[in-house]
Amino acid sequence: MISSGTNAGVLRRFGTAVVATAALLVGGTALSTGAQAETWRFALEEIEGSVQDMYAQKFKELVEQRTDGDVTVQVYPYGALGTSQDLTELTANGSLQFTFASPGHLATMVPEMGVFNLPYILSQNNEVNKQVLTEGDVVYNDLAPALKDKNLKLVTMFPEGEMVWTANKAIRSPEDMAGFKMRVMTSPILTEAYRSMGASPTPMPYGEVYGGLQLGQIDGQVNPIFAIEEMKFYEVQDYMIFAGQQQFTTSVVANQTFYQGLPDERRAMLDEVTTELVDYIFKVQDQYAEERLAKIKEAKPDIEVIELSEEERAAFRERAMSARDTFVEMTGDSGKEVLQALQSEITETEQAVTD
Ligand code: 6CS
Repeated sequence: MISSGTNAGVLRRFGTAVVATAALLVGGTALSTGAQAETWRFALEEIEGSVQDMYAQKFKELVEQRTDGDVTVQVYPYGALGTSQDLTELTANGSLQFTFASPGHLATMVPEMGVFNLPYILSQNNEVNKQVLTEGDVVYNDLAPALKDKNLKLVTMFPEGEMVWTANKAIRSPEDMAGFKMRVMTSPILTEAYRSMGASPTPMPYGEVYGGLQLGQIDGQVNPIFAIEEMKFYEVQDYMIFAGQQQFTTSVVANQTFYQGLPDERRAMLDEVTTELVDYIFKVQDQYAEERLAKIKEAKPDIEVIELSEEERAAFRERAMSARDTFVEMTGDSGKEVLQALQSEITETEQAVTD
């Protein structure tokens, strides 16, 4: 046995269902990607009860209400169809209408999205991040076309909470990271980012993290608090370290051909629902961060929570700056422009929010 609790169920489902269900979806041309589709298939990179699930369930409720039941939204939690990368591919090829596609994995296909994987790039004020992600020019004017090239419509983005390191030892400095196998999502820029901060990064799909920690293939991982709780990572880790380096960001993408083919009225309904969900999901992720930390402490009272000081954070921030150069090398002029535009937009939004 390599796992326990809820996670065991996730992994078991993950192993067996992927191939069969994916084959069914790809083969099933009965799946319409056109305007008349009655079932919209929406896949999650997270399990039931997660932030993404809360989003998709509310989306389902609103879409079904507003189409008087003409459209049924079918939600597939993580484990039902495949890894994050599989879900993006299934959406690009029209087998799914919608999926969550977090930059931590999506940047493998759309490298410019890796800008959100750079440590200390987003604001410490999450209201600012909310605005930049849900309505900013960089996301919807500069980045959306790169997704469109892959037949993906960027529907929305939002933050899911501060990413926290979990570890089998205390980490307070880049020196403490030496030889430390930190699991990262699969985007290549994340590997570079953690290497720059001193770690030995190990990319791995989400479903393999619990087992990897338990078996000692990895020494730690990084995720928002709600995920650390629901995936039970805390069971096999002794430390939670707040380094303030990254906000977990996610995007919802749709099949571009499907989106384009929707009747105007239905597309307008979809845009309306997406806008309405902005405040809803922002509150959910905020509340989850607080509640799930309490749950972790209750389930494992001896877990050590370390909040890095400003000085300690500065050492990581300084080391992480070289990842920005690597990002520009990897993405060329388009990535450079996105990085500069994002930095300016964050600064302007910070000023506007505090004025
Ligand atoms: O670490 C990961 O791979 C995943 N973490 C979260 C919180 N959501 C989806 C993503 O795939």
